[in-house]
Amino acid sequence: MDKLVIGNWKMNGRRSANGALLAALLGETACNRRGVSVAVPAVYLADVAAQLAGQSLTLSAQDVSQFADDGAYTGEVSAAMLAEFGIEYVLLGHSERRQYFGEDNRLLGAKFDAASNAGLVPVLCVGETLAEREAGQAESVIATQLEVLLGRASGHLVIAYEPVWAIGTGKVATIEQIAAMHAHIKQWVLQNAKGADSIRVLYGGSVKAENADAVLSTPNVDGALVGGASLNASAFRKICEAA
Ligand code: G2H
Repeated sequence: MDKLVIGNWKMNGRRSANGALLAALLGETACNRRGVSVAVPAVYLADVAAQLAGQSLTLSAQDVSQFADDGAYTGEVSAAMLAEFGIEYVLLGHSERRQYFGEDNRLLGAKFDAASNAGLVPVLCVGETLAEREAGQAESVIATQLEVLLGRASGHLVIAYEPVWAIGTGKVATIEQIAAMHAHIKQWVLQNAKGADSIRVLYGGSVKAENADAVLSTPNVDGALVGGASLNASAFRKICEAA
């Protein structure tokens, strides 16, 4: 299976800059192909969907409401609304959402159901903090976060391993740390969340042009979730080329 690269713009962008960045990506065969997607702020979905119409680069969302049905949920964006814009993937449980918005397994389970029932592919993000890793708890923390998948895993399962201490810090986990955790995640899924047709585990955390080859050639790394470097067309192209 081809490696998957998702650019996570986070809360960045402006309409004119988005248009220029996307135009640059669409002109690159490494980026404008199946297996590459950009997760943009919700307010820009319509603009970006229009610009990506008929192209191979796909559109993703950074979050979704846990409420599937329309109703009085001020500020929320439902999975059905996202589906109207041809969204392929939706990020779930990014560590920034766990940290700043208190997202936990119960909430993420509801979001997972809402996304998959609307035909979107959830990307469940997991990751341990530095304190947890130093306390020897990294594997057990990840296993607990993966419990969202219990009774749910089906179809094409995508998990992003993003050690919290490597996000936006410039620190990248070592190849050995990445390989070991990705193997642990796949083993956990095979044992506990049976029935997935395919399992992809992406790595995220300061992936950039300079380390993309090494990260993406690591065993059990099936792609990358890219934050800061996805805002730069040249850096993102190099990462896509490495995939
Ligand atoms: C991890 C990653 C993308 P960055 O959050 O989700 O961001 O590449 O900036 O570390």
